[in-house]
Amino acid sequence: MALIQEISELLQKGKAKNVKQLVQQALDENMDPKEILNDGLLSGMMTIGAKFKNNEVFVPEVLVAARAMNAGLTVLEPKLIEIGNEPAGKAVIGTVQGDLHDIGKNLVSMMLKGAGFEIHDLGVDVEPDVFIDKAEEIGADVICMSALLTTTMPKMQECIDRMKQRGVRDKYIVMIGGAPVNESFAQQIGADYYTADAASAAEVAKAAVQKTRGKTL
Ligand code: B1M
Repeated sequence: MALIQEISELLQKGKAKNVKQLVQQALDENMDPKEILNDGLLSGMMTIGAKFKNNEVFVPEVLVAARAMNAGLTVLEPKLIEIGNEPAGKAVIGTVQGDLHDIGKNLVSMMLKGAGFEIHDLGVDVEPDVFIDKAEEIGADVICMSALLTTTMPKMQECIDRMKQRGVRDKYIVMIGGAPVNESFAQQIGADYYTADAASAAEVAKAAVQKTRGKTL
């Protein structure tokens, strides 16, 4: 248990090399890969997410913590695949068409990964139908759209309209965010959730997927 705790703490400090070594050590000591994932890596990332939300840490700390998590995951992932570990959900994420801002979107992506999601990051300048095509292809639970420009916000509406036209609106949880976006815009365009920051996006996505799968929160 001390080793798992150490993994979580080193991850929060962004010590990628040490996290990788300790994850390997934990596996060598026959610890349960799911325990290493949930109580070590993901717990560390969720703690960083909560601190980020409370302005106790900032973007650089989140980025190094995410790098440490990815380092640990490179060692752990083959074992998780071997034992058939189920992700918390599958999410497609991207910055909408015409918009090249990706720093916030990348943070959301990292937090979702930190919450146990399988992430399909489409990058920036993503056309509405590309979000839907990818969601259909991988059987996503959530479609996440980010916009930083007032001029590109309407692309979120366009994506939801296309989902309706294609008869797939109810298949997905639609989450939106980005500096110019707010709750009333989300309601206006028929998105399921607006969240103001990356940590909340991960919390809300996890709860929403559990809700649609009929589990208790
Ligand atoms: Co741009 N830019 N920019 N820019 N840029 C803004 C957004 C702007 C507000 C600056 C300003 O004028 N004060 C302004 C938009 C004005 C408006 O529309 N109202 C602006 C403009 C005008 C432009 C250009 C048009 C400038 C020009 O060329 N004339 C141009 C557009 C290019 C394009 O996209 N087509 C442009 C270009 C750029 C750069 C390329 C130089 C660079 C982007 C680099 C990159 O992303 N790789 C850039 C930057 C860096 C900014 C500012 C300074 C910072 C944005 C940022 O990364 N913030 C920005 C001013 C500002 O916001 N202060 C600005 C940090 C990031 C962590 O925050 O992305 O808000 P943010 O993400 C937050 C939340 O919003 C939330 O979580 C994150 C925090 O936890 N969140 C989500 C984000 N997505 C979410 C999704 C969710 C949930 C939460 O669910 C799915």
